[in-house]
Amino acid sequence: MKKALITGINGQDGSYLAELLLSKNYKVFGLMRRKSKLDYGNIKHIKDKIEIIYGDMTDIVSLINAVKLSQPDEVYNLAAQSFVATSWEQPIATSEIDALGVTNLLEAIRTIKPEAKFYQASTSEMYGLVQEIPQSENTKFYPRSPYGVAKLYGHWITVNYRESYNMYACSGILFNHESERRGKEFVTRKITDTVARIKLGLLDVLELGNMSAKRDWGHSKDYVKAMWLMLQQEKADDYVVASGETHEVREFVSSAFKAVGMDIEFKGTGIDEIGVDKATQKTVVKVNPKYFRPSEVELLLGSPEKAERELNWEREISFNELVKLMVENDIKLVGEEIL
Ligand code: NAP
Ligand code: G4F
Repeated sequence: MKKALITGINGQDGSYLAELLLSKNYKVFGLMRRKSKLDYGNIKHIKDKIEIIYGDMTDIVSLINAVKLSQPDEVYNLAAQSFVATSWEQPIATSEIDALGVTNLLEAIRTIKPEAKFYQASTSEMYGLVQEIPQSENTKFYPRSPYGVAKLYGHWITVNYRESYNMYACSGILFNHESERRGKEFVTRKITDTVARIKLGLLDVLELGNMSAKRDWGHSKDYVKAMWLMLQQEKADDYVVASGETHEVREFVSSAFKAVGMDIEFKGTGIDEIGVDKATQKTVVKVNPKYFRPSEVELLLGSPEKAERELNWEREISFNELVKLMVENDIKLVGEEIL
């Protein structure tokens, strides 16, 4: 039986990856932070099948302990302060977790179980002010947020430990991936949750920031398969995982309203832009400048060509299916709240 250690197991990706590895008969260990009130988050339904180890990416002692206890064949480092907007408010914490935390974990592995295979959750945010369209493994990085900068360190230290110590260490450069388990602060889930509340009469308006930003969105379930595939190869390498399509935030909004039978027309520009329900002529979308970022990543579009060719990875859930799954799930959850 293979053993895997997943950091950030209770997050969106951690939960789907744990399900995938359990289905492949792995013994799964999950690193979680201690909370004042015990909350298993996204792994409530599988917590009894997982061995939880308490620890923190900023505390190398806890990571050494986690590697000692689990003796893993594979380590997936998914733990991060993952919300870009927060990285301007907490740049030091973000760096300690997302940058130095990676070195802490690599050192713990190098000391205790250097033959373990390692996956680092790198990100398309590292491309930031994109230097090329589409972005591939060879595109130059230009991060635009403290989060992007910290993740770029995590990426290079992973490459460096592979080259310095011959460790099997991979960096997966994943483009945005969402799901029914996405945190509600991220734009997709904020949209689907608010659309559900508007449809059910609990809210009137969805307030957003930059609706012109373009993202390459996929479903987390598809993307965790690529993480696993990266650790099943003969040689460690880095891979872009993306849908190969880009959509404006505005398109996600239209598509989410369409999923509940509402047709939206956008009027005006910049901070005066509004989204109007064609049937009632009511304003249901507004811009609120408080959601603008100090510097923005305007366009992400990834090329998954290498992952498709070398890992045989393919995505199964399309953009429209993703939006529909998320909206239907939020209609159900919000409906249950008001029962
Ligand atoms: P997520 O839902 O925010 O999960 C992040 C996890 O990290 C949570 O379990 C969180 O635990 C944990 N964590 C945060 N700080 C920690 C610390 N100091 N020590 C230990 N654990 C800590 O993020 P996700 O969407 O699943 O993303 C997984 C990884 O992929 C992240 O590294 C993210 O940066 C990266 N990534 C995500 C995307 C995407 O579009 N989703 C794209 C590219 C890369 P708490 O519950 O205690 O906060
Ligand atoms: O959903 P977002 O917060 O995701 P963002 O910043 O792209 O980051 C996500 O994807 C990265 C991969 O590229 C991950 F590494 C990272 O961990 C995270 O998972 O914002 C998407 C876009 C941005 O351009 C933002 O400015 O939506 C725009 N936006 C417009 N209005 C908004 C809002 N974002 C949020 N969160 N809330 C708004 O009201």
